[in-house]
Amino acid sequence: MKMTGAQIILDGFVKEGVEVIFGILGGAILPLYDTLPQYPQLRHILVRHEQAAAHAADAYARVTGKVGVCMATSGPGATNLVTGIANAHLDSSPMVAITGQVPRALIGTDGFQEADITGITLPITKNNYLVRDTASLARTLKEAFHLARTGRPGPVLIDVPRDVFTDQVEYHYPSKLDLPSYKPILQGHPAQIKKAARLISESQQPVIIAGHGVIISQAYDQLRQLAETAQIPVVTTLLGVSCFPESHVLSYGMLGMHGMVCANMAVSTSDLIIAVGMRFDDRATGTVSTFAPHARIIHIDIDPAEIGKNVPVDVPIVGDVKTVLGALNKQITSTAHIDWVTQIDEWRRQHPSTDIRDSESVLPQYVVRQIYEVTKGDATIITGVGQNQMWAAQHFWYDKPNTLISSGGLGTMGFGLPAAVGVKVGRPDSTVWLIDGDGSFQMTIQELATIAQERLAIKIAIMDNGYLGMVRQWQELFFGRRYVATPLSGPDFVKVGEAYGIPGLKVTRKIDVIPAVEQAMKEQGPFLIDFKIEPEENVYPMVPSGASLAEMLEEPRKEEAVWPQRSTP
Ligand SMILES: Cc1ncc(C[n+]2csc(CCOP(=O)(O)OP(=O)(O)O)c2C)c(N)n1
Ligand SMILES: [Mg+2]
Repeated sequence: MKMTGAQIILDGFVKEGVEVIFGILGGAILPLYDTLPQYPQLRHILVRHEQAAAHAADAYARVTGKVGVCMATSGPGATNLVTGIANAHLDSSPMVAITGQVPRALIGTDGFQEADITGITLPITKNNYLVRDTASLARTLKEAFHLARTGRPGPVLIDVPRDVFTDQVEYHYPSKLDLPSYKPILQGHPAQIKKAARLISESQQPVIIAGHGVIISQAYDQLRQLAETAQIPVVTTLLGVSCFPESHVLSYGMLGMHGMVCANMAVSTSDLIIAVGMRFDDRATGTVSTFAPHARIIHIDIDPAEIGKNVPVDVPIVGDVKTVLGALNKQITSTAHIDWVTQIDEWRRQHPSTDIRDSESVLPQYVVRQIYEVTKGDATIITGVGQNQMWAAQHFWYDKPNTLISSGGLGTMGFGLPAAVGVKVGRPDSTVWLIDGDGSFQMTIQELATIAQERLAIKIAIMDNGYLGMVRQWQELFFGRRYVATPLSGPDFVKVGEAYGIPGLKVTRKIDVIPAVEQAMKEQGPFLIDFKIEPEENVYPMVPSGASLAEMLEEPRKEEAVWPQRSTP
């Protein structure tokens, strides 16, 4: 059967299970959009900036486990996707991006709206393609979806010249692929798994560090079984938050730069780290040379390139987290580490990192906690980047799997609002709260229009401190309080919301926090709350950059606050 390039792409989408596409059109991709009505099963969401299309597709993928799809036209449309693609790349999110390109005859001539997007995105995609031969389109599409969703997931870009969309060729969608050089290893090596089991049985002070890989491979039950059988305390990375119920007795919260004191002390004291689907990012490890100085390390990860990249490991196990943990659990015998767990509980008691002090003003930690209380924890939280992100990670308790969606590796301000769009589209029945910063929010504020047009019931809490707060915190602590370029003005966010048809409230007093959150929950549609928070509130605990995890800066108002504090318990 003959089909146009545009039909081949859209038919391929349907065959790959795509239901939603985020994008904006333009001249080069117009023939593809013109063909969209022939495929009514594909829902297109028109965003207001291509960066938002990529973030929405990324977040949609994170909550659905499906491949997120975004589309943009050539030149500026394609380059606007770049930040979103890099974000998906660093956070291992499965995505396929389709970009229009100038017609084949114009490639390399600096034609109108020509940008070498495959060149530009080469280092931030798992793979990318410029389709020169329409006959290869179907196979390329099949390959792109396969690469995006298998192994360590990631973004794949397909750049399609305008005349390829309209070209007609014989079409059949390939049923299988032959990629001899791409064979992700799923089963862990049995000898390594055995070694790991032995180390676990010998350890007196084991700690599991669980990362995003647990969520990606949906290994929640396997992780829990390992922790419970061998009584191993669990800490998580930022992107690992919500891979293990935070109310569980063995949960000690997030580790790292803004992690819990007890979590960082546990890692710094441990004799065995079991790192599961995490990649030893510097925000999680602190200075690597002093990371977990007494511990042997077992590292389970699907990507062999991560093994030994940042931290030398004793037992590497390459494989899918769920599969490897499943095999490992068969060799784990029931153990208890009563002294060890008691010790970490004691650290937690001495350093209650999530206590919120009494204050008359609107404290951001209090706001996050009230969102937790009012929703009873039954919500998906999306964050901006900065202090708001850390407060959201610290002060909401994530008991349900995969309920914190945040930009980890790239730390992309502006991720929040478009990511909330992707989450709400992917989880229409879930309560969706965006906890954002006033700076981050202003980076993609235009997506309020997308929310309004699509009638997405997203609840927005802006932690409005009038600062690029996280940077101001660094200036306060490490740059002699010189607040260069961090004071930030903004519009009246409630009025902006109203201009888009989104109701909202401004909250300046503590007593108005709960009623505002309750009203947001009562509203059928989207709702925006501008929380005027304590402007110079800091995020604690904090491991200053360049310090080890054992050197935590705690909230100065607390008696035991000392820094630098070398804890060698
Ligand atoms: C796109 C981008 N530009 C700059 C930064 C550097 N940066 C990190 S946090 C931050 C401040 C964020 O301000 P805001 O969104 O108001 O959050 P707050 O820390 O005040 O909660 C900045 C500028 C970044 N992460 N991303
Ligand atoms: Mg701010």
